[in-house]
Amino acid sequence: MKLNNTKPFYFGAATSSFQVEGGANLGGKTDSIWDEFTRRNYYIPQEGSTEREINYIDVSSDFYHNYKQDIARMKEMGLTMFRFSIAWARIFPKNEHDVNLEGVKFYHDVIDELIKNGIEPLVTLFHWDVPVWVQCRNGFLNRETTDLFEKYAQVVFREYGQKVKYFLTFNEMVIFNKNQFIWGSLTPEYKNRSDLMAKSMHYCHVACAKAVNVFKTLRSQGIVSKSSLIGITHTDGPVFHGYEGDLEAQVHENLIGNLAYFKPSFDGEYPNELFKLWNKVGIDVDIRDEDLMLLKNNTHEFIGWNYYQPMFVKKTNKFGVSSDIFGWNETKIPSEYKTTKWNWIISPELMVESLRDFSKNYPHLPIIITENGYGDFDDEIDGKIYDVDRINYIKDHLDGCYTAINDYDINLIGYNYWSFQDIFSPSAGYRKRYGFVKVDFDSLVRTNKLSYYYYQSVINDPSHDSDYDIETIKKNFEQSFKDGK
Ligand code: BGP
Repeated sequence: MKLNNTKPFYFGAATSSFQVEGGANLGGKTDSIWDEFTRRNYYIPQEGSTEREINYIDVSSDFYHNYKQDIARMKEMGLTMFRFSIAWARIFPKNEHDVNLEGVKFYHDVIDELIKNGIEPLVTLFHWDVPVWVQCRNGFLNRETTDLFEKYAQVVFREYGQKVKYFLTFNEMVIFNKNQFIWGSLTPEYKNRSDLMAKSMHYCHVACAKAVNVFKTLRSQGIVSKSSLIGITHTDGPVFHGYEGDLEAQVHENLIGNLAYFKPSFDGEYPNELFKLWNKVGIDVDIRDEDLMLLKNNTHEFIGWNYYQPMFVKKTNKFGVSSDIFGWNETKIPSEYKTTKWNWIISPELMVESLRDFSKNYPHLPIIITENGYGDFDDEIDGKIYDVDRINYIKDHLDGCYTAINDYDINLIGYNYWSFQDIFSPSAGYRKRYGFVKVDFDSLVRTNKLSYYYYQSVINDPSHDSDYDIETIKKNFEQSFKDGK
């Protein structure tokens, strides 16, 4: 399919700091909760297993030392956008007073290098990596953290606000909080604590609103560029029931997983239904009038959306009876859907449905797909990765984007594949590979996969035709392999 679009469309790729850069002590960075958690829970399952693997992230893909060669590879591929996050613990390693100039310089260097190579930086302020010193003060369960985050946001916007056009406050607030308070899979490792989840979510929203306020103030003063925008990345939807009698489950999941996030960020208010639900189950959140005012006056300006899979839900026997509102539903995989090896449902069609919903609810806001990707074991043949499944996944999702733009006139302005190169995966460590570029985690040598040449061909074709001729792509791939790329 071709992209019939006269407006610019960014073809990007994404990463996050804790997953790609290498851990503590680089550029004065101290530990984040991910450094701390992965060291304490180190676990490698049997080869080929899809169990959660947890490894050290001290080196990961070492983007910190390799960003120049990585960006050169992005340019050669033709990327026009690169999404990455800034590590809060690198900017403020010890406390809220001392800014680490070495860390500040690192991100200036990365941003300058991207711009020099014609790649638009898309900068996330927070991708789950709370500095340990902040967590020691109870992280996002402490109202004070909203002020610490505001201070951090001040520095980021003042430093990079003239160079960066698109900022995101948070990545996937819902998954960050589920990891910490529902699944117990990240520090402080609480399980099934919907009450703490609600409290933390509220402070996260307040922190974002404070950051948006700083951003807009600095922009009005000309410190941040007049053309820069502030968005936020959410995920979790779209939710479906697909089962007789489970409409209630769908409505519930949509409320606690989507509306509780989208509405405060883009409408500046919580859905009333959420207050009713909290009331009913006795969840008491410290929401003050001044918080509500802050949310109302500081909404985000574009929608960042991470889409991997839709969610199909069914009630459990706990539905409606416990305060653990995240335990009311279970997820299901309807048999008609294909999945990845980690059982993530593949459905570009339902991605389009959601884009239509966003655009109906927020016609005035541009949308950027900030993540979409295919995790695989990436078996090799003679040292080469022929990742045709990944290519087909991308093709189908790009076609979904084109349908959204061509047929429904949706204001979708970019697609960022997750991830540019192989990096640490929170749910499956280093064995779940996403990249266009293989990283050998021992030698750190980078090698392009077949999908690299697919995406390159789409970007460089003036009509961005997503169809491909496998033989031509293979020829380019094999030639480049001979050339040592
Ligand atoms: C998103 C996160 C990313 C990324 C991706 C894939 O939720 O924003 O950080 O990792 O999911 O998930 P995983 O690596 O666990 O497969």
